[in-house]
Amino acid sequence: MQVILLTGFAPFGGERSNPSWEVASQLDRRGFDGFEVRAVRLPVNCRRASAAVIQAINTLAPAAVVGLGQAGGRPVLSLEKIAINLADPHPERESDGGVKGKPIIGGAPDAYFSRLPLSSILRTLKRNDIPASISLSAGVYVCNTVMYSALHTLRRRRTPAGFIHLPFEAAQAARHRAVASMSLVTMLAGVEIALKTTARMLQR
Ligand code: PCA
Repeated sequence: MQVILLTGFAPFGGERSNPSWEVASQLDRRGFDGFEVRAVRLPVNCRRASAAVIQAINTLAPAAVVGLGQAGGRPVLSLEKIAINLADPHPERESDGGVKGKPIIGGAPDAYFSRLPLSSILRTLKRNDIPASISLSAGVYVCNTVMYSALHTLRRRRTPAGFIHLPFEAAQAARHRAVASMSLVTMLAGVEIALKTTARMLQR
């Protein structure tokens, strides 16, 4: 059976969990319209995560790649539109506006657009009462690095690939002061819609 690679991340920044892995691990081995999900957990380190996603792509030869990551503080599911060829291993610089960073892959294009069917995914999410929006920046940290690495690796095959940022889950937000969150159940339903919509596009 053809595979859809679904990646999530380990917890970072003092959090006990990462909703991206909570969701991805629950969907491992699930079937969607003739495709089987394989969940892979990535380390929160730009260089190692890039190598790990490229290795997973080379091993599994997926028909599509959907990356998931936590964007603590964002209120809705963020369907990332663009990955840029820039990585800054210091996330605090991004929030301070002092981004430095280096190209993820020297000599490669500055950016790639998501090849997931973002408009249909967004439409279906909204129809199912799941808050989501298209995001024009995946940041310059590990999530952007993974999205860029996947899109670059699969550029000739034109394999659908992209990334979705998830808010904190409710239990994480309970340990912060007044920050946006979403229940894991809603995020899971949202990612299922993204996978189903992608699987349908592949069948056409
Ligand atoms: N979010 C971070 C890295 C890992 C994760 O889950 C990011 O947005 O880059």
